[in-house]
Amino acid sequence: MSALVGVIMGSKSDWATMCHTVETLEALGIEHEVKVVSAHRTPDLLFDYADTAVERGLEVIIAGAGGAAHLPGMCAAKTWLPVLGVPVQSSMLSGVDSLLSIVQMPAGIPTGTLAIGRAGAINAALLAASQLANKYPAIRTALINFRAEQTDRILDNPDPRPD
Ligand code: RP5
Repeated sequence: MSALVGVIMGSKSDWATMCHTVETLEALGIEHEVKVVSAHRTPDLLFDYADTAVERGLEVIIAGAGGAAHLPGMCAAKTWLPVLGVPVQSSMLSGVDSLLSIVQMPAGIPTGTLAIGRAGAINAALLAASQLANKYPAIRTALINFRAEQTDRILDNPDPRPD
């Protein structure tokens, strides 16, 4: 099966965050592809990636970037597919710069915006799964099971003290 979710990031340095997206997609059994695509350093590649996303079979794009994080918004400007943005925690401004760069899109070009860092990276994959779950029963089942197991882990061991 071809990739349903495209995971792009502005730099190899974003991998430490975006690996959590990929791990979560893998845990849910969602076909995906991963690539560095920079809005600033490889703008033509970004345009080509977004232009060909639908014909290549992608249904959701997850874009992680830090600092002047224009990748998710520019990607959303070039495709009607849903684009989920993950603000990577930057060293200078702790990711607040990334968050504001992604979330403050002008009306007309929505870009889903997740939390800064690991939580956002994981939740982007889960949100992509929710978007795909109606159409793909296997993804729906995987998502329901993921959430049930998460709940059970807490209910089965509610004592917060280390074992
Ligand atoms: C952004 O600039 C990338 O998404 C990355 O978070 C940040 C820094 O990139 P590097 O200088 O580490 O390659 O485009």
